[in-house]
Amino acid sequence: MKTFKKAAAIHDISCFGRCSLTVALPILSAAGVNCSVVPTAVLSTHTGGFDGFTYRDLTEDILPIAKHWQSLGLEFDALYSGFLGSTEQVEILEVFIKMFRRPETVVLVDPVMGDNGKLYKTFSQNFPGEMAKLCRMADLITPNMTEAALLINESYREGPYTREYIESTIKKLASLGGESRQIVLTGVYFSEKELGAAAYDGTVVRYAMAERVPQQYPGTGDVFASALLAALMNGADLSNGTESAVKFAADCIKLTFEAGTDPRFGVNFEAILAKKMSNMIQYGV
Ligand code: PXL
Repeated sequence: MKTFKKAAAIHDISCFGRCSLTVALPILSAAGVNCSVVPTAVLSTHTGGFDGFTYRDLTEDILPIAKHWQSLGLEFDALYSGFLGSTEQVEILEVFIKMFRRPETVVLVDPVMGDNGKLYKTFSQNFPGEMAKLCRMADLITPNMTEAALLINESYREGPYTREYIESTIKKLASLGGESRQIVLTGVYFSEKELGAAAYDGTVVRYAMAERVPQQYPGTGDVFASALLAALMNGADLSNGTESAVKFAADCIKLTFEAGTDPRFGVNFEAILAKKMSNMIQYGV
């Protein structure tokens, strides 16, 4: 894949809790990608375990932002969407993608909708059907096992999984339609000791696995998808990019687990990014 350097990330801002834009922006920036942002909503925290979060829906701001950008002649090598603020934002994003897609643009849709077999509480029951439409416009989608089941309208199954189940889920996701779509399915595991992803490039499925810790953290899907896009934009192919993103997410999870912090506070991706930038820190530039 060609080297890409400018991205537009379309996710919410969860003011506290390390997910969405507060994760995508630093990871892409650290990978040398100029990342512009379109906030879909502003929440005081993410919705994964905090009561009483505030919620400012920014549906009305997205098209005016896009139109202003278009009037400035801005161009992007990647369009990367995540958590949407309302069902109507699906149609708005379809317009957004049409406005900014060029032949070489990578459109990554992370169909953020749920986890552990449940739709996130901010979404209505018709949201998965709408999200499936947006996925049809993507070059690459990165659902977790819950989101995959919602997209193909099947009931959620808990792991450990078999290769047959993973590969039949991928085939069903592929048959949702769309042009030359690649799929990276996350939350894949065949035993309790490992966790990883299955990458389908349209031809073969390749697995990337890492050590599993007995704790889940909100926002790890965003860390993973952002690291994957960062790798792709620096020239990795889908399989290498998936390996690198699984390793990055697993390193963040392990460090956080060892520190024993409140899982709702997300993963310590900063420390892993900082390690990668150790030269810069050492020399103070
Ligand atoms: O990481 C996914 C995510 C993104 N944005 C918000 C969330 C979640 C997961 O809970 O609540 C607001």
